[in-house]
Amino acid sequence: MSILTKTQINFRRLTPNTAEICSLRTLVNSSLKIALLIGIITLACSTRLQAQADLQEIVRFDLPGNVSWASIADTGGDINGDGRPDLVFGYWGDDDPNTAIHIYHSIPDSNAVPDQILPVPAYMGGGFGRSIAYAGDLNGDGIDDLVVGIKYYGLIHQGAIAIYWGGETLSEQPDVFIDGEPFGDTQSWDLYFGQNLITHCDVNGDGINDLLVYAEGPQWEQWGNVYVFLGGMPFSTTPALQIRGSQIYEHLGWQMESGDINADGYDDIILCSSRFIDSGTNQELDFELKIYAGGINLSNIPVYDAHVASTASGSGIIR
Ligand SMILES: [Ca+2]
Ligand SMILES: [Ca+2]
Ligand SMILES: [Ca+2]
Ligand SMILES: [Ca+2]
Repeated sequence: MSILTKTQINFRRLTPNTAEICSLRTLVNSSLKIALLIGIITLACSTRLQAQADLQEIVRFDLPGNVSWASIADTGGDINGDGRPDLVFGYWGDDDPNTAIHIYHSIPDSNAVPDQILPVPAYMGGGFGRSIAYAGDLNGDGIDDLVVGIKYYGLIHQGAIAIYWGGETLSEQPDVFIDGEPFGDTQSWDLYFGQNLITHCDVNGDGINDLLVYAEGPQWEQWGNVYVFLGGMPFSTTPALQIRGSQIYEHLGWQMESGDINADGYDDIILCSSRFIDSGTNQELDFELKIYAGGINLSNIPVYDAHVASTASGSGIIR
């Protein structure tokens, strides 16, 4: 599905009742024209989405009473196939980590009421909805699909993802469920498979969107892993490619994006790593940018690898 404009928004809590959208970026025409921080939007103490003076308020969303966190990502998807982009929020609260997914089939004029509330299946475990993606058609039926990450799924918190095929009403049970347990190489303790997701890409150029999944773990090592699942029907739950960080604490893929940056018809995979270096006398965060070329034959060897920045002495720990 051709994607012209996408916006990714992440929420970060500021006070017990206030959250801030801490990053908002726009990807235009699948290129790397990323505009950082278009504006600041607050999720105010009334737990309503409000815009500050530099942004025009379009609509307010009344969140459930126990909700203090919300996530929205990868916007621009049309998961009911009516030709209009939809809004999907993952909500959760401190007392109830498993809240629900709220789906709005259009941007309402006021007092938004969700068209569907997707409940959390009992077996899902914690973290359902903290990452979502819905701007890609993964089974090739012409309707965008919804992917939900479950970061803390499983007794060892290996994580998992749930995929719901798009349509007028989504099934309350996932159409595809992928447990992260097999993907941790030697072990999957605290792998956090599904911590971040992207579906607005077509890395093998077959016209069907593909799925990128980030996992931070395993365990304390935090190499960072990105798994590429190729779209199609039936949907294969075996990744076509795994990209793994080359050293501990690298967090390779903690920020990821995709777009056809060399204009060869295949979306490429852009990963940022964030590695904490402690020499004893100095501490700093080291950032690298790695690009993996899309194509029929995918490779976990980057075509571009560059050190981009360092922050010294703990001046800016981003995570
Ligand atoms: Ca729609
Ligand atoms: Ca679909
Ligand atoms: Ca594809
Ligand atoms: Ca390319």
